[in-house]
Amino acid sequence: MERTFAIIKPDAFKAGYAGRIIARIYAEGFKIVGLKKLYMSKVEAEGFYYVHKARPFFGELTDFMSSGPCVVMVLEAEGAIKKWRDLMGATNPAEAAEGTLRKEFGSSIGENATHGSDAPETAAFEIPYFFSGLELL
Ligand code: IDP
Repeated sequence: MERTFAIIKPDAFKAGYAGRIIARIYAEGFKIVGLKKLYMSKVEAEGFYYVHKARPFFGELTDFMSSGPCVVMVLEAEGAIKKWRDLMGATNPAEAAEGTLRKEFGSSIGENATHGSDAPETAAFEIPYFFSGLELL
């Protein structure tokens, strides 16, 4: 079993899509090991996306992620990291395949509804960034 870190981003939460996204997570066979709503500060968003700090959209991205509440989750499944990335679809909703979450719920390359770890090392940083061990029992 593998764990990955996922976010229902502020655009999707504000639009009321959290319930539908969570229903889809269960339908696809993930176990939700941790889940909470939080309202990230700008500094917390900058820390989370530290690897992107040199990218031109870093300011826009961290403003967006701290613009409203989101839902952070730890998902467990066999091959959870790839399985969740496949379910999310391409970064740009316009290029995401039919049936993916970003196609259905995303509105732009920045406001694309969901986040998912892209590798085991990333998940190993992202999960403890937001969850303590006790919250994942
Ligand atoms: P990913 O989320 O599919 O792994 P990354 O390239 O790692 O995509 O980018 C992280 C996040 O940064 C994206 O999910 C999106 O919210 C935002 N982002 C990516 N490219 C752009 C852009 O060109 N303009 C604005 N925001 C972007």
